[in-house]
Amino acid sequence: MTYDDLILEFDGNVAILTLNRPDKLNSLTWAMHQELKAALDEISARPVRAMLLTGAGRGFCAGQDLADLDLSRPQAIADTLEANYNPLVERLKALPFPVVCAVNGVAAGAGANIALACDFVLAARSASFLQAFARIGLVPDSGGSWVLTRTLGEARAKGLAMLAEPILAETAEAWGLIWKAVDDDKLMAEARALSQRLGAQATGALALIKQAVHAAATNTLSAQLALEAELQRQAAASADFQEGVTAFLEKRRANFMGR
Ligand code: T3D
Repeated sequence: MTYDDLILEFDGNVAILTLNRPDKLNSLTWAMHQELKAALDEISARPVRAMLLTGAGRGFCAGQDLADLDLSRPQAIADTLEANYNPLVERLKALPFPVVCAVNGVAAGAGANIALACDFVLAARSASFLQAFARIGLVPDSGGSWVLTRTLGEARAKGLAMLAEPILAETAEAWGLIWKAVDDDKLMAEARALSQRLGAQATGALALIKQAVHAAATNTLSAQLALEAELQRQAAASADFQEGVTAFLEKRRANFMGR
């Protein structure tokens, strides 16, 4: 399938999805959200084992396209959150394989929080993260208040959200908000290599790890221990577990099939 504002490619079992409206810093329109849904459906229908999300041009994503809003209807903002942004964030979190985000330039507003919803965020050293919302009289959405508070604590969450000043990739890395800041010219090669590496691992186990880490944010220790036991039961029933142990005993590299 072809898209107007996205590029979807497959490299082996890795899906590479590029936001492609570079003249508007890949800001998101309602129509683009419908394309994102279709692209994620297409990805989910294939034997994909990792996904790479990035942006074309000098920005990753500047959030909502502010020209694609009906300012006369305040309800329109809540509508697009409920119809588009919230399901997108939930879907990225729930995909049964790792999602790598290569932040190639500014990630602003919902664009920052979509990046932060991915499992691994690599960012070009020149890239920045901007909770732009307060600049236009809005509040962080797409999970921004959730991820900032949990990851950074209240002081930094409030500082970033209220002051709406950008932080550079290296600061985001130092604060534990992202996985890694990478030299600009190495970003895509590193992101592709990481995606390929993840795509060759035991995919089912990686999906269960996502579940465990997400649940840990709200679980008690007892509840988490019980969940780990259940997830381990599922992982241990996989062909990849058999292969992992067999390969270890045979002193060879495991050949995981994602089953
Ligand atoms: O419906 C809802 O609102 C609910 C959902 C809300 C979620 C949100 O994301 S709200 C937050 C929306 N985003 C923003 O407020 C960020 C707006 N953009 C900026 O502040 C700046 O563009 C940046 C700081 C991100 C980058 O600045 P700079 O100087 O590098 O680039 P620029 O010149 O401002 O932008 C380049 C072009 O992209 C420019 O177009 P032009 O003049 O060359 O034709 C600019 O208008 C366009 N652009 C950038 N961001 C957006 C945008 N156009 C529409 N919407 C944008 N968000």
